[in-house]
Amino acid sequence: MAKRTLDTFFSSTPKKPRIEATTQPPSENAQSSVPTQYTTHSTYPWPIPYLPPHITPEIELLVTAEGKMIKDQPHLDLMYFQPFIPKSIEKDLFNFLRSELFFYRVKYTIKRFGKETLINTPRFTTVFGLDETSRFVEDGARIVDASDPTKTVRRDKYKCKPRPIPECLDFLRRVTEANTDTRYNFCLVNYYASGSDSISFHSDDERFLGENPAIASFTLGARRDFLMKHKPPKEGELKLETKDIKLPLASGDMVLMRGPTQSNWLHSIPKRKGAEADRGRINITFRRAMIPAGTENYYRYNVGDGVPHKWDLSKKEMVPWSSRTSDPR
Ligand SMILES: O=C(O)CCC(=O)C(=O)O
Repeated sequence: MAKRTLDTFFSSTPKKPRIEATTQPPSENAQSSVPTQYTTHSTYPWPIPYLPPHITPEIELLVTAEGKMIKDQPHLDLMYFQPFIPKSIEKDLFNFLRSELFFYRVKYTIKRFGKETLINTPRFTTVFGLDETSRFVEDGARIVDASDPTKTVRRDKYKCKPRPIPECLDFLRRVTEANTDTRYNFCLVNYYASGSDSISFHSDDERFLGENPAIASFTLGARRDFLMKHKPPKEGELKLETKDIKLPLASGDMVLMRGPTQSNWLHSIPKRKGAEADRGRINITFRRAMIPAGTENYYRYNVGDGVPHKWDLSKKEMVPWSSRTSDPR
């Protein structure tokens, strides 16, 4: 297929207004001759720069990336892009996102066997987006009703404080939409600081995602195994003959899970020792939440009520950040 640019796909879509950063110092990722532009929002602890100019055109070309279809087992429908983000920019994109995004180490309690149990999420997380019933307008200053954009939503519609997807991730979202023929309104980002960070077996099959949700999941940084296994049969159902799956996801790879996959298969990133265990890994997922319950859920479990963490270049780790005691740059 001939290479097409994003404009071919979005010629009728108004471009997001760009925010000139007249008062922001240049980011460490910026090229000196180009003024850095930022996405700002009242819910962000600090402004987030646009992608560095050498990365944007490379991502724009990805509209035509080719994926391998994996549908050889019951209820399985995957597209595996190896890679989606080319080798020429995956390292720079990883370093850029790790140093510019803010992350949280979320704690929450659940009732387990009738007892309140504290869960420490074993990875850093962050999230941006808003479900289908609402939309941001005026650079995120207002949230309006999606079916009547003249109506500002009631103050109590959301308990959480939704955050617009910053341009650096929204650009990747638009390219992913064009490539996968699916719409996404949420961007979740995980940062696995080392092989001790993980996500246990689960499926993204919440009702707020609707039926047969498509989820595009990117890897940047360390290679980690992505494990999948079929859910056990429900009472009265026959056990199907299926094989567990292991995809050794490398930097730049993307897995699109779609169709009946989420309702029938579980996936995980287990802890890992050895080769790349001390390197960080970023995972970005794009998904589409249909109702406010999705928005509440994602902010509760990916932002929570703790402090933001920022990548510290000299310490080479995420450190808690406080606006009163430190400058993020
Ligand atoms: O890190 C990954 O590749 C998987 C992330 C994931 O399963 C999730 O965020 O639901």
